[in-house]
Amino acid sequence: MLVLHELTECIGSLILNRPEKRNALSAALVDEMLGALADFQKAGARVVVLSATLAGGVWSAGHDIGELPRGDEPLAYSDPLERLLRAIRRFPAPVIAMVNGSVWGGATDMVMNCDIVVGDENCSFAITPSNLGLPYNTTGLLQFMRRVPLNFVKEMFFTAAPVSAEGALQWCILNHLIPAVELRDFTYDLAKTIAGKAPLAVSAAKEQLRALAEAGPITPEVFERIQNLRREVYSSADYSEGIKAFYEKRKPSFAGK
Ligand code: LCV
Repeated sequence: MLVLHELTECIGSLILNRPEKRNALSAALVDEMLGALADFQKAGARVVVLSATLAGGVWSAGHDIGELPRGDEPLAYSDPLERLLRAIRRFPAPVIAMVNGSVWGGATDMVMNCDIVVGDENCSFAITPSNLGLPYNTTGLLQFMRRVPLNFVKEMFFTAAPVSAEGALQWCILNHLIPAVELRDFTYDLAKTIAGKAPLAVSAAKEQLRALAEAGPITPEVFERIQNLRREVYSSADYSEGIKAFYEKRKPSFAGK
């Protein structure tokens, strides 16, 4: 079981449970999350709380690096992680991320796709394509730009450095920063409040806000240019070096080509 899930009083609890691999988001784990969300939807869950079984203080190490595409588009529309992010955005009830550890790469994107984020003093958030020599995808960049002021988005992508709990509150990644001992009670009290509201009104508000937030058009020329930039980075030797360095547990040495 890469994911644990249960429904109590209309509140769904979804727990990442692959600690031996730092809850890296493999296709198999994502499939179990999608199955759990489908179960919750069928059972009429009115709110979902997403949390993780920690190992080494890690909430999730992001996309499973062993499954990153090598001959195809990185983070393509059909990539398991992208399917999961869409499922969270479109889930017909609020999803609250309860974060008490370090979050890396695509898992930070996943948290940013949740509707509300509650963290404790142990949480941190890093977006790491520049560690691996990878280009990020347009949907993901837009999601970050919708949640965090642009200068902070740039600092996150240029440095790949973890943003601390205090920084995450200041940069609006977190809705609330709560002491670790109170995190669970606070989060589930918030979930109970939402579960007690008119579910159709809450669900409609979530979908209206999603549709409006994602409504920004880009011209075909901009789209083509972005795709070309991504292809150039993706086909670079630096991308292979980034992945190789991770598995050899050493610092990558990027040649810029
Ligand atoms: C597969 C893993 C992973 C992992 N995949 O424990 O954002 S983007 O664009 O970059 C996007 C494409 C993305 O999400 O890429 C992945 C971004 N994630 C990262 O760069 C984080 C990579 N992981 C780490 O830096 C470390 O594992 C952290 C700091 C998270 C935890 O370090 P710690 O010393 O506690 P280990 O590194 O020893 O990892 C424990 C086991 O989990 C595997 C890792 O290979 C190791 O497996 P073995 O025990 O079999 O050696 N693991 C960790 N992260 N993302 N596998």
